[in-house]
Amino acid sequence: MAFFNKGFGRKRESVANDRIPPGQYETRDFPVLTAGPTPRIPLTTWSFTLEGLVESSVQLNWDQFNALPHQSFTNDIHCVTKWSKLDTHWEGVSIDTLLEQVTLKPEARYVMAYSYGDYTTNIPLDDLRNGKAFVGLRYEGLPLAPEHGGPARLVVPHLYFWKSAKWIKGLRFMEHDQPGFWERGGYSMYGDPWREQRYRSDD
Ligand SMILES: Nc1nc2c(c(=O)[nH]1)N[C@H]1C(S)=C(S)[C@@H](COP(=O)(O)O)O[C@H]1N2
Ligand SMILES: [Mo]
Repeated sequence: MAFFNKGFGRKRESVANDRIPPGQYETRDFPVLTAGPTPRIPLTTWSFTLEGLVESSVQLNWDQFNALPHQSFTNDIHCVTKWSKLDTHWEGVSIDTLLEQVTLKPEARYVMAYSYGDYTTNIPLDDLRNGKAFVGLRYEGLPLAPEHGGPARLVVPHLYFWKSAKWIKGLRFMEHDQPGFWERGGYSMYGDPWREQRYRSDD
């Protein structure tokens, strides 16, 4: 019995290890991490804006946003508080699809994602394109719950989960990198879980 448990444990560990970044542990829960109250956004007033270094900014209401092509995504997510969750299933709109709605100015290299409730987070533009990120509308087959960022949240699975802004309201395209909410508080400007870039001093 002891032998069996040991062998089983080892196998599980080796399967998970190449998907769990350094310093992280796997959880089956979906913890809620929010700095402040959960904003409630009626779909009748919800909007999403693409602005900054674009030829002309675009604002989409809920119906217009939902009329864009949707895709399914399966991703592992990694929170800087050390939990990782494997194989999360989402449906939403790829950032590539959103970028087709605007003409970017050539200087655009960074993005500030901003949310209802004033949360912000900065991400290099190249980390949002080519299938790397999306705006999630459904999670595990259901509309995204308010505490997890519903009606719509950014999901950037290859970076620590604080880059995945809940209650997303828009993307601002910028020439230079600028710190968002947690980044101003000393967190990494980039946040690569595989390089364990938790704090600015890890960059
Ligand atoms: N608008 C907003 N987005 C946010 C946060 C927040 O406080 N406000 N917290 C971030 C952090 S630190 C993490 S780990 C994840 C947590 O998402 P969850 O609550 O769905 O697990 O959301 C990120 N996005
Ligand atoms: Mo986090």
